[in-house]
Amino acid sequence: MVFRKLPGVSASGMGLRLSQKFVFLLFLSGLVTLCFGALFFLPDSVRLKRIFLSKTETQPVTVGSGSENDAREHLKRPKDPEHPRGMTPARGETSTRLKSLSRKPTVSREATEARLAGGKAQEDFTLPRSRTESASAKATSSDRDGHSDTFSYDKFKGCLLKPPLGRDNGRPTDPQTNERREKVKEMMKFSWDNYKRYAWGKNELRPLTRNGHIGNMFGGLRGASIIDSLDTLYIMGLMEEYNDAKEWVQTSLDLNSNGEASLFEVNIRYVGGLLAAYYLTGEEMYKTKVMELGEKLLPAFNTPTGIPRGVINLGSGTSWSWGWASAGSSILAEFGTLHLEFVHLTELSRNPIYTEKVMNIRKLLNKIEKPHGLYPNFLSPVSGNWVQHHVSIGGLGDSFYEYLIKSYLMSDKRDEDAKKMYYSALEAIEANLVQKSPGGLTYMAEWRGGILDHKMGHLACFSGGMIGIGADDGAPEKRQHFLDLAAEITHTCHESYTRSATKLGPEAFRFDGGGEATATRLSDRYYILRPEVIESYMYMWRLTHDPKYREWGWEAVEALEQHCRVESGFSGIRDVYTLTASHDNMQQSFFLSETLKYLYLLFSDDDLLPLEDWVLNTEAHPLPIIRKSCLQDEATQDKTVSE
Ligand code: DMJ
Repeated sequence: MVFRKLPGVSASGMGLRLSQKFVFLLFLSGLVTLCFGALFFLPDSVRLKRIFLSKTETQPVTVGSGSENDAREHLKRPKDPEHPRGMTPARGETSTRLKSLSRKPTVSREATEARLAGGKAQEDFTLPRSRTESASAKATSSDRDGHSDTFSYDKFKGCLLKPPLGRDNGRPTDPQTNERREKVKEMMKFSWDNYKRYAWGKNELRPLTRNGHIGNMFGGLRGASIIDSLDTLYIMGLMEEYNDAKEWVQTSLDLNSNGEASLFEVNIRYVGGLLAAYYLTGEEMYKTKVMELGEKLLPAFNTPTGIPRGVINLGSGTSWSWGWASAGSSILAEFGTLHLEFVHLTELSRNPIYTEKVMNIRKLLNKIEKPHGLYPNFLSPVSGNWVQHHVSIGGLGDSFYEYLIKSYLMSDKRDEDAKKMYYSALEAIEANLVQKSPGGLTYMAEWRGGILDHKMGHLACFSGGMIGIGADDGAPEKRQHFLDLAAEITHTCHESYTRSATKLGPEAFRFDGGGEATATRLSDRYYILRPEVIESYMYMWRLTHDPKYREWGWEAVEALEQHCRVESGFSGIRDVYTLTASHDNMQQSFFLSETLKYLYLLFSDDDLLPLEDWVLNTEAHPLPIIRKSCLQDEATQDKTVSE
């Protein structure tokens, strides 16, 4: 048979001409590239994607724009799971997960406890500088700062100046103070026992109805009261209770939840609580859990500016803005209250991404223009611009300022940017918000685009303590001024308590309409077991040792006992001005984590959680100062010395 060459058709292959073959191949390779590329756009859950793509971080590390957000006032109101707040979804911002960077446990509890007794000092507890490695990059075994590639608990302990629990667990020598401390411990045990009995594994106890509350803030995570209590139980020496809590975390804390969580609340309570438990006890399990949780929070930063949105689905990584926050904005007190925990996540994982994320926020906030030097509460995570000009040292703004000064302190006073930002913010606050009432009370008003609202929230009462702990590091000539301001604000907050019938303070008090330091609106009269006033007593006590702060703390204990203690726990009350108590049926987890811890510290010696070594996060979880002297490992130190 003769094959005749047809015109235009090659004699080889499928009978295509060379040029046709080339076009065909080009088409084929284009198709393959397209299919492979499409894999990147599939949701993380699609198996095909997992088969073809290794799990690496795909979010861009955004460095360079600026924004801020706030999102909290509602969260500070009595939390009611039956009335979830609306949320606005951010369009299509999902993200892949980082690979797990958790390391193998190396330290036993026994060994840790033995070290607790000693408090020796040598090796390195390092803070990775804000390097620009990609998300998946890990430090090599010994990088240019002399960091080792794994976190060493032993080294960390060696860098503490003092034993965390003091000489005798902070037991005061004065019998009356010790009795008061024992009373606070009993309150903790009572709260805990009732939580355990009626609400075990739920987020909070409803002490009147004797059941558990789950709420909508933690994205399906459970056990908020357990996580929030770990360190309080531990420092109080309630070891049986602590061990129950630890066992629950080990066996029942399920991080594979798929609900919408407040990034801020999960960070301050769960990340903060687990970090503190790890640093205090050396139990590797806490570290493993917190690393896993930290990774789940990262997709919230996947916005055009890198400013995270307020709500994140812990399963899919989709992030949202709170429905009530104007124009899809993020909230200053929320995105500004991540720094301490995220720096420690980097510290433990040796993955710089956490620090990069919060440094990006810092950079944006530093750069953006601020009206009168003030930081408004709402910022767009898309444009990086302020959304409205409401400024408050209370709800929506509060812990942003707290984290500036605490970042500086936690960095062993190396984080100069945080320091600068803190003192200039404070200067602007003093110039624009700090007021003196006709009756001589100093207070922090709120600012609405230049108009003052003469109202101070209970939340703003943390600022007495904050200004106090920052007094030493500003201009030396201002030290006394800051201490005086801190004392005046703490005094005003105490007045808001003494002027009520119950001797507990309202949610917000005003300085207009004839009254001073009292709530004038019915809706502001409630007290939900908040810690801020007692928090300031505790810091002011440590700073001044003025016995009045312990007396004021004791007044609060008596009032709590009288008006908030019910048969099965502690409950908030609806009106601090009436003696016929109406309870809100909620034992907030921050009562266990903060209110009772601050009271216990107030009646303890200063060597229990010494402030030379520890910074308390905004939920009162102790995080260690990252020691400059331990930055370098021995080899690098030797080298530095010989140079
Ligand atoms: C806590 O969850 C934290 O202290 C937060 O920063 C604001 N206040 C509540 C308790 O009042």
